[in-house]
Amino acid sequence: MVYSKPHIFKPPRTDVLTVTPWLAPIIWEGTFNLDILNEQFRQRNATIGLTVFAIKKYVVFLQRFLETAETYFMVGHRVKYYIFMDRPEAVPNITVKAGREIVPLRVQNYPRWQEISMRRMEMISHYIQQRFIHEVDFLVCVDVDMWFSDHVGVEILSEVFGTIHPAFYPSERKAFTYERRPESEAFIPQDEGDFYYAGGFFGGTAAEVYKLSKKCHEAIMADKNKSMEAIWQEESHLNKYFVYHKPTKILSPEYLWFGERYNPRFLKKKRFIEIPKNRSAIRNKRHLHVKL
Ligand code: UD2
Repeated sequence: MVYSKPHIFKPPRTDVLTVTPWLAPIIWEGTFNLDILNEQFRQRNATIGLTVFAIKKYVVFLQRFLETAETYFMVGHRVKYYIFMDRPEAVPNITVKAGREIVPLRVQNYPRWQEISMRRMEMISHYIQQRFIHEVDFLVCVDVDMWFSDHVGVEILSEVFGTIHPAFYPSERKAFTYERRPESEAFIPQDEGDFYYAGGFFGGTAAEVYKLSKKCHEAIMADKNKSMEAIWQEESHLNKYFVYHKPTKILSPEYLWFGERYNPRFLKKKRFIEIPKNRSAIRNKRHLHVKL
């Protein structure tokens, strides 16, 4: 393999933070050599599970999600798409490349969108214990109302990783929308916290994602017993988890961006983009106007 040698006095990026104070890398374009990483993960013979939920109307997002994942997600590696659905028969008919598989899983739906979003932690932890732990090495857990627009590969994989939310990368702590009510299990005091992480993209080894999802689910249920729901549902609990169990890798907002028009200079790639949605229509029983 031929590649240029790393140079102590020539860091590839000087415009953004590339390592946290606890020495976890922050993944930006320019900071990694994909050939080296691909070789390492191939030697480990890694299989990657991608979990995504498409319950009720959110099934409309699946086709584009899966088609673009086939082009950009973990190309050249073994992938299992675990698709949690209330109607698995509605899974789009997409031919996937060799070594990749679509696995629809039937799960129940809930009347409230907030409950659907939060219950993902319960279902992910349940299925890891029952099944995924025997089938995959790593799990990547994402939202479905998204499309891949550029490479997302093994550079993201680590023991446990989170993604910096695109709305909060430059923000001070006080602006983070952490849960601030001390009665909630998701409570984070004003003087704690590193980043605001997005609920829509996290992962790690199957064992670590099990710990994370189980802990978040238990915290969600403890809040429920107090008739509480955290301000941003399971995203608030994920943020709490990451304050006290620091991620071993962090994905920059390249890995979760909102829209194609805003192009800040530091952002060299937009890899995974949120599809604008009419929130009330997609969450409402009757109407649906979604631009795909
Ligand atoms: C943000 C987070 C999301 C979650 C949520 C909690 C990002 C990009 N998104 O998204 O992860 O933390 O806030 O408030 O960080 N779903 C269904 N059917 C439904 C409703 C939801 O399948 O009827 C699933 C689907 O996979 C969807 C996800 O739950 O992508 C999250 O719901 P959302 O996208 O409506 O939440 P949003 O945009 O507020």
